[in-house]
Amino acid sequence: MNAVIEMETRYGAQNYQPLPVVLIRGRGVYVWDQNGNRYMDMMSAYSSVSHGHCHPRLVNVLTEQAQRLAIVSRAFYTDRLGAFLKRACELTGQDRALPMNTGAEAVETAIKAARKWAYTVKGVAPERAEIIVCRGNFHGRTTTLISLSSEPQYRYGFGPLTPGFKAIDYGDAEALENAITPATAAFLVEPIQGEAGIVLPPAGYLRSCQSICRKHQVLLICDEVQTGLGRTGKLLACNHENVRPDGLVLGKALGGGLLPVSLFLASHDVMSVFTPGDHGSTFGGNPLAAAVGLEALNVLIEERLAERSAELGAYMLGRLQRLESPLIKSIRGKGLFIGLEIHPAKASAREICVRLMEKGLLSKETHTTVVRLAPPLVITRDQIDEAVSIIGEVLH
Ligand code: IF1
Repeated sequence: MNAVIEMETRYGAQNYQPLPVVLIRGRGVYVWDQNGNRYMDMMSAYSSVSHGHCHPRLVNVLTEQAQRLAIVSRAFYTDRLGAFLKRACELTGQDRALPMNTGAEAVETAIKAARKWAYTVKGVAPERAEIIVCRGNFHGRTTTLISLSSEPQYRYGFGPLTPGFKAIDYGDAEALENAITPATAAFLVEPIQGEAGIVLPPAGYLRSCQSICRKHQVLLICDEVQTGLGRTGKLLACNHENVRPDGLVLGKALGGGLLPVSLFLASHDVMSVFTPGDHGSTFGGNPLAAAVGLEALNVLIEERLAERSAELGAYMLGRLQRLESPLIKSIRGKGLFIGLEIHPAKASAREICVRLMEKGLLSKETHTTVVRLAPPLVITRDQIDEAVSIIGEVLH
């Protein structure tokens, strides 16, 4: 076995089963392994690398800021955080933002805000707040976030689980209305379910959920850690239906493919439940992350990454749908967020990913049947043509 793989296998926890490739360099849509083989990255580190690997403008801001001031904690103000939070609020239509690092931390922040809002604003009895979630969700791996997961493997062996969550079927607005009680604080939902296999809800679903939530004084919180920042062809997936949620979670690509940066954004009313000392994070909002996060937003807008995702995603989806392979069960997606479902009787998604890797495409399966195709949003039409022809070869 490769000495590098052997070392990671010997000293690492075995919580992943990586494809047998050792990556050493990345630039744009490409990454290289230690033998000099070039691959096109078709999963962008689960949509964290939407700007492409090592984007020059982002690396430049990272290195400049790192030599100036990086970590000081929130015990002090810095010259970077306010401008980042302002830009994020302007772009998303939210009033305030609370900076964290990982997506899970920002979702946890949303849950704490929703619960405290329920007790202090809505008047729910103490310790009784409920949050409604969807079956098939993925919101992170903390013990509270696996408590609201419907995936047995993510929960097994990690109890006792956090109470206060109620699950409904995804895509069914009536189920939401039926699940709401006077103790309901919020509805937490992904506009498109990523880990479930790029599952799109019926058109109008989010708008229906928004009006149901408003009718029952329930916060609508959208987890756009994966669907946000241009991935689905709009700045936010919520924008496709002109929905402005009461709470919004961003992460992944917000760090420009360089470091963990996440935000919980919300209205004044919701965010004002936090008073000094209620919540925090050693690294949340550090000037290095803030500088990179602001530049990631600037590049997203200036390089029109959301527009590219819409146009090139439609192009790629169309080309894939014309492949007509007996292995394909379905192809679905929005923007450059595409799931290719394989007939489980014909092949596993992991086998397909291994064969794609051998031909220079890197992707990742989700739930054994879906190959995730979510390249950096800087991909070109020619590169999409190259990727689709490789996929065509593997699927025939
Ligand atoms: C893994 C996929 C899984 C997310 C949404 C919050 C988070 C994620 C919608 C938490 C993270 C990552 C986690 C990673 C694999 C990947 C993932 F959907 F993107 F493919 F697992 F479902 N909300 N998703 O997708 O963000 O704390 O990771 O920064 O755990 O294996 P995080």
